Amino acid sequence: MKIYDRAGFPNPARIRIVLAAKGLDASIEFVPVDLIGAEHKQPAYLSKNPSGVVPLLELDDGTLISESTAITEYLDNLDGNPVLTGRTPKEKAVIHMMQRRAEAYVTDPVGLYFHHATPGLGDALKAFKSPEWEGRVMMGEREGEKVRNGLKYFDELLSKQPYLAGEDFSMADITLFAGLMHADVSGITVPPEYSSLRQWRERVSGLPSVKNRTGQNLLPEDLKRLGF
Ligand SMILES: N[C@@H](CCC(=O)N[C@@H](CS)C(=O)NCC(=O)O)C(=O)O
Repeated sequence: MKIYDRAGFPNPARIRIVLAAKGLDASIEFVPVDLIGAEHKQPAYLSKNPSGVVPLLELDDGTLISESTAITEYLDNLDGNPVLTGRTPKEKAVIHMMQRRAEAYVTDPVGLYFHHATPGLGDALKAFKSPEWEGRVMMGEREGEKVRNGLKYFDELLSKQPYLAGEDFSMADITLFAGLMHADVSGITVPPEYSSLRQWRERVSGLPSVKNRTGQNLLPEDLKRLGF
C-alpha cells in the first residue's frame, strides 16, 4: 500500500496516527507530495485524486481511496477489529456522528481559515484557490469564528466524558486532534479556560499511537519555504 501525503500536515497526521494505532506502519510506503509547490493541483496528481488534496491511499491492486474517513475505515477494518471506527452498530453511529462534528466544527473551517485569512501555503498555491482570493479574507474570518465556537462545544462535551465518542479513543478524537494541529499554525489557540479540552489534548498526545508518530513536524525545506 502507498500513502500520498506530506509529513507535518494535519490530514496526513490523521492517517499516520491510524497506521500507528493499527500497527500498519511497516506495510506502507509514503510518497511525499509537494503541497507548497502545488504538486497536488497538477494533472498527474489530480488524475489520482480529483479533489486535489492529501492524504490518498493506493492499494496494491491500484484502487485509490481519498478522504481521511474512508481511508481510516479501510485500515481499521483490515484486522477485523475496528476499534477506531466502531465494532457495533451503536459504536459506529456515535463515532461517525462525532467525527463529522469534529470535521464540521473544527477541522474543515480551520482549513478554510488557514487558506483564506492567513498567508496559507504561499504563492504557488494561491493561483489554485480562488480568483477573488483577497475578498475571501472575510469568509476566512467567519470560518475562524466557527472554529472558536467548535472549541467551546468540545470543551463542554469533554467535561462529561473522556473521549469524543464516550469512554474510548476513536477516529473522532483523531480528527479533532488534527484540527487543533492546524489551528496552532493558523494562530487560533485553545483558550486557557477550556481546561477539559486542554486535558483531553494532553491525554491524546501521550497515547503511544500519537506520541512522536504524527509527523507533526513540517519538513525543514517546507518550514524554510513558508518563511519560518
Ligand atoms: N476532506 C479531506 C481533506 C484533506 C485536506 O484538506 N488535506 C490538506 C492537507 S492537511 C490538503 O491537501 N490541502 C491542500 C490544499 O488545500 O490545497 C480529507 O478528509 O482527507
